[in-house]
Amino acid sequence: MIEDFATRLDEAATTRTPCAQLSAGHDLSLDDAYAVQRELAGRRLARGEREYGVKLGFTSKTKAAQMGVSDVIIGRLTSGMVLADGDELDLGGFLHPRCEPEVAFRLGEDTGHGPVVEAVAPAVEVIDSRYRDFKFSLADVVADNTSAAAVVLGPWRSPAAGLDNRGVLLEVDGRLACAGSTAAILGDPLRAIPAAVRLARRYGIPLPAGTVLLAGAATPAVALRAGTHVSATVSGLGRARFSVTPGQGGQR
Ligand code: 0L1
Ligand code: MG
Repeated sequence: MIEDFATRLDEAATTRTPCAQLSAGHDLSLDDAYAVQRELAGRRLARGEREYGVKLGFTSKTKAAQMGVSDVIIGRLTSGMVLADGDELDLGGFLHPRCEPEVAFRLGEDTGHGPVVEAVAPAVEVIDSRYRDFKFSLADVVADNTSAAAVVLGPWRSPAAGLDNRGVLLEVDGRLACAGSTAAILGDPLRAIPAAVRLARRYGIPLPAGTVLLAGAATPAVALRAGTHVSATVSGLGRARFSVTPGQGGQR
């Protein structure tokens, strides 16, 4: 069952054809869903990608309430999802992508009290559900690697104090699309670190030094359109940018 579900999601992503929810007609436990996620990540690694990091989802009260969940979820980031700051994102590689401004941490060694934070950066996450109409259950979205699709990071800086209430702007073509605060990320993005450690331990996800952690979204996600320029600014941290092109696309 796990391999079959992973194949459905993998084919949906690679052929850009949305699929039906796995939970429709099947009992899919959260443990099963994380097993599907692990299998999907394994297929990306087998195609030559490298492990890059992890991301948290449902870190805002609004999204968690919409899904009726009380805990965050974790997904895996691989090298094929990573764009350089200012790069072009080929819309042809996605189904119905949306973007959301985030904060990223680069994790160092775990000294026994959890990993140290080596650096922090502004980031944009591109999420893209492999399910029809972007609709899913909690187990569905975990199996679908928490909708992870692409990530753009701005410049890394030394870890800063007072990350708990920084203004965040998401702009499209220089116009404000969404404004928010880092407080929307678990009340303080730094809380993403113990949460990621807890979930990574539970589901056997390695967090070696150098792991990039996407802490969560500071505003609602915005649908991407070809020909636009997207910029996410986190006050005091700088910005991350990319342009959207209507290309043919390979998988992200
Ligand atoms: O990064 C996120 O918060 C997304 C989690 C999955 C739910 C979604 O696709 O909106
Ligand atoms: Mg996100």
